Amino acid sequence: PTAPSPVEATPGPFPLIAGKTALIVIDMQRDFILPGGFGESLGNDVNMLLKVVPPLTDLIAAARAAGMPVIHTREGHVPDLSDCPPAKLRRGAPSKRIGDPGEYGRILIRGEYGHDIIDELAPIDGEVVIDKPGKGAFYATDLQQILTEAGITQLLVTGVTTEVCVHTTTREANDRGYECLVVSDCVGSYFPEFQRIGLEMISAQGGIFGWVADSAAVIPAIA
Ligand code: C5J
Repeated sequence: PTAPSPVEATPGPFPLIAGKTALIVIDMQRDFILPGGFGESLGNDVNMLLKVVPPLTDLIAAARAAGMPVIHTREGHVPDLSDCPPAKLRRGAPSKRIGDPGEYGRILIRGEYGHDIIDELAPIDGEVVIDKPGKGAFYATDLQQILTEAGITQLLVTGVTTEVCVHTTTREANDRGYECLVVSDCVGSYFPEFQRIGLEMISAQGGIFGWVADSAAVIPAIA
């Protein structure tokens, strides 16, 4: 194993270790991000998420160039909704529930256009795509096994939304012993105050469940 390349981060240097680090890209799906999609139909401003795309494109390119595994996730359910807890199904605006018809197909259903990852960040051959029914990427998925088999101990966490799926996944990863750096300009929230506080919550108290740094600090450490 290579010596860590420390990334200047909050609350202190993050040990990025070549060969033991993976980039996780959470739920960069059309239904959350594109104008006209599920997220916007709930009254959200998708520009808050779209601005993540350029820095995340650069970070993914750097990871690929360095041979770092890039793992994508998608939140969604099987068409008969048998993997969707009734409590999750009941929530949301009455006409905008999981499985209902949306602008880009049935909302958050696997195989529908809106459920898939935006074209700009499409996975390439050989990259793992984790389909998850929950907010966290570890719950009811093979993610932990995949990371263990690949010898991964350090995670760079990106994607949307900061306070929901990024937080849940980072907390799950932290409890499983992974060291997580959340890349601040590569995660997005529809709510500016949740973005700010969501990032602060991760690194507070000496890095209670992770580190935070922007892509300008992370990319040179990957190369
Ligand atoms: C949400 C997510 N916000 N990917 N999903 O429902 O964060």
